[in-house]
Amino acid sequence: TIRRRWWKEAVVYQIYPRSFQDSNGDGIGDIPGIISRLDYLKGLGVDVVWLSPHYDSPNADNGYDIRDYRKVMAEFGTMEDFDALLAGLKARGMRLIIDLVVNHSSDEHVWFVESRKSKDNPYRDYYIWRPGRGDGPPNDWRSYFSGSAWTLDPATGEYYLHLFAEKQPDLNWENDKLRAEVYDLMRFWLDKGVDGFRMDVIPMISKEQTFPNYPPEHRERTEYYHAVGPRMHEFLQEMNREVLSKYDVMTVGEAFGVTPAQTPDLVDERRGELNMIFNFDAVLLCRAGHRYRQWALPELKAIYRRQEENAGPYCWNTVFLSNHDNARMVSSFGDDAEPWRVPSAKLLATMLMTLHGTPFVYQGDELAMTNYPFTSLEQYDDIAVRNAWKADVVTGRVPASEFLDGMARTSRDHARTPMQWSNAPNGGFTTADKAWLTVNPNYPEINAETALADPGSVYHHYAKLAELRRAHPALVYGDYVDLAPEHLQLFAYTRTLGDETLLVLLNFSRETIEVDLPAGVEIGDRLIANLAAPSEGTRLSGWEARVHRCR
Ligand code: TEU
Ligand code: CA
Repeated sequence: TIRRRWWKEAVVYQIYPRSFQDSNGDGIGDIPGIISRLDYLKGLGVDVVWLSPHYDSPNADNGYDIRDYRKVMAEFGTMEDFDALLAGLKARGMRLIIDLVVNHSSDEHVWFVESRKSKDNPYRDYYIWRPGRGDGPPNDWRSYFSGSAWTLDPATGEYYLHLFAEKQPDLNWENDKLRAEVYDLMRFWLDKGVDGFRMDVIPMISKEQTFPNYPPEHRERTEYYHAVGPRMHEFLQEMNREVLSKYDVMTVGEAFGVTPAQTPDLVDERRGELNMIFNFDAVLLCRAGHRYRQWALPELKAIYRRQEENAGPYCWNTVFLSNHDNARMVSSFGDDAEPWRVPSAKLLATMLMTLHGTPFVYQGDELAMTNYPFTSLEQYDDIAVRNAWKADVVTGRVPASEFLDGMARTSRDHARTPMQWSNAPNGGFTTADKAWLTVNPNYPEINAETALADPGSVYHHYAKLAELRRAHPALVYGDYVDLAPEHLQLFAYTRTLGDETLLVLLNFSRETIEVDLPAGVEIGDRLIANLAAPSEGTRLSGWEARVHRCR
């Protein structure tokens, strides 16, 4: 049987601080802004907040480029503000996990400032330096933000590795001193009382030390090459032994490039590495490169069946369909056209909160916030978009219209537009004339004030689902059975623990459907529904979602 753990039972809510709530009118979200919304989070049923990077950073990649791991970003506030946030969460019975970004730092981190000075600088080996090959870089590795993953540094004539932006040099985990520094900064935050970490691209920390060109089978999807390098498990086990095992914390690795087959080795509790990972197969269903991809429901169900097979008694999963790197959940996986937006967002909420794993809710999804109507390059902030434009459009490889059409469905900036709190100017996010990234023009209709006042809102549906999870351990620990793997519209499954079986019925379409349940599965009392007038029995209206007891 599965061991009970607080982080298995928790509902996690991700905050992207830059876009959550501005408190001082500079157009940028900040920690005092978050503190002013803690009751909103409590009311939603949140147990754990995951805070995207709050550290000192020059913001080449919105804080995922850290200049000082022990300092709070000045735009977000002070260390006193951070301590007050932690205390405010604890006072309400909530916990806090923070982002640990240690595959790379900022090039403005003092380690890198030193490292690039000379080949014999004591910090040289904190990063990955190699001489070029001929006139070019050491190998053909590519950055996820376009171009080569190597940049030539004139000071020493060598190249440094950056799997992300030029301003995000990769740290050298082969160096014992660097690893000790990382463990130390982790202790710094844990000793303050944070409850764990979301670990940014953590499977990429170990690099093949011969630095070969990509093997042919990995040239397209290079994340499957860079993830799970030769010493990754060794490093994670060391980190666990040295740091994590000494605290009661939760850890979740961002496992971009980790296959389902590789997953148990990262999360099996007997191995002492991580508690959980984010597997990207589900969110990637609706993307092909920069373009939107029409996905089919059986594909999504296959991913969750695979997760279940992997789980077993010692492994635990996450469930999520969005974060700050993906377009809006309701626009990609639901139906953001009225009148389907709210019911489909409530259906997705029902799914996230009843599948087998810890659910992660991204800010704004509880309001069914939608994609932004981007039409031109200038409207985007994201370095991924701007670099890709230079690499693909300016070079003539991709027509501008095709690029912009793709980004209008897939860009990371859809998730980064500010929270819509009310129908005040800029959605109540800021009192400045302009927010750092434009607020979605639909804020007069879609905002938290309206949602809080409407008992049928997506927000209140999440709150009820969180209650339901608390009342029914089967929704957390129960076995999962997919009742209709091949159905194109219906997602139906049971969750069973002991003598309780719950039945979840989700209609992923606008059409009314009639459900065919396998023998032995009988619909009992209804526990929750997403429509004001739920259908009866085996009928499901468009985008209807219901959870029942099984008789
Ligand atoms: O993301 C890693 C990552 O690989 C994604 O950015 C991925 O490339 C993207 O989803 C594809 O569209 C993490 C952070 O979540 C992201 O915000 C950072 O930009 C990145 O690492 C570098 O730190
Ligand atoms: Ca501010």
